[in-house]
Amino acid sequence: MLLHQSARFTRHYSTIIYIGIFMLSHLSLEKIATLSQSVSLQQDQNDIKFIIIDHPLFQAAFSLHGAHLLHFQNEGEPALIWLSDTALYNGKKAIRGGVPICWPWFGPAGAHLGDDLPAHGFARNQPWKMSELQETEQGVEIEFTLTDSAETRVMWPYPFELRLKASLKQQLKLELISTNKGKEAFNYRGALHSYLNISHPAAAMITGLQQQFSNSLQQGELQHGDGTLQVDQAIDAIYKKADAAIHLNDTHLQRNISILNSGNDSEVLWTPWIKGAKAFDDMPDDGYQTMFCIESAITKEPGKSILPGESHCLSTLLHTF
Ligand code: TA6
Repeated sequence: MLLHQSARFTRHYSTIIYIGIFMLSHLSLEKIATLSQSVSLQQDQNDIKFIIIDHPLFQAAFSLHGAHLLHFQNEGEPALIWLSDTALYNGKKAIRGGVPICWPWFGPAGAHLGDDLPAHGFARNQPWKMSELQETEQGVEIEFTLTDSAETRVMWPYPFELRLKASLKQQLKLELISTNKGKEAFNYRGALHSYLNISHPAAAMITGLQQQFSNSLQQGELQHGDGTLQVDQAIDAIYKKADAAIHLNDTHLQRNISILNSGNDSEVLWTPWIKGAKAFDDMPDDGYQTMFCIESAITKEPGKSILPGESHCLSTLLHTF
């Protein structure tokens, strides 16, 4: 159990105690409600709320800010998801690491929406509600919901419902379901921007990629690889959608991560590398050494069109073997 055993105290309601999931132990969380056998609602001193899951088979954590998966770790295994030790939890900035939800655009909003809008959309910086929770011996199904508001309509003039369904067993499935609640069609782009935990760049090899990709570091120039990628430099590449699962093999951890996406038109692979990590105030300078992003994404303009009353699902399924 990667719980901070030292942080596991006897629970007395009066003395506010918490089980600090290892990756969040730098936050002093106060338990405010037990939601099921393994699931509790906790909050930090800024009243940012977290769902903490300490199931016999795995641990996980979400922030209600952005319905942001922060942590997932199978019992007896290294963490699957990377989270920055210096992430900011101020309810204004997207949390660095985990699986940020990029929606309803990916990257810059584009001139047609406004160049002053936040990169990767607004969903990851909005307060979501937990709408469903089911726990069994095999795992936890949990769902979060976001609907349009005066604030979102200023940025993006469409009524919507956005649901994140997380199915946590000994694998992790995230489904982002966009529903058009308005009277006119809208197009959206986005990503489940998964930060995966690696032991070291030299140990990480990615296979199962399409050969063609556009290299954002070379002005989006179309390039061809051999379907594999070694993590040995700054990478920001949009690959055509893989036909099957992508594999991240980590020779030091002796672990393979299988990433199977659907509803996407591409996968984005990214590491800020040395210079990029130094430039982030919410990532340690050496943070690039233990993370790599493989994202299930809709990046192609004009995006996925959804008719009034219709829905679309963008998903990613991660498991280790
Ligand atoms: O997914 C790759 C990317 O678009 C990179 O270009 C970089 O901007 C990264 O996302 C992180 O973006 P963020 O807004 O979370 O700092």
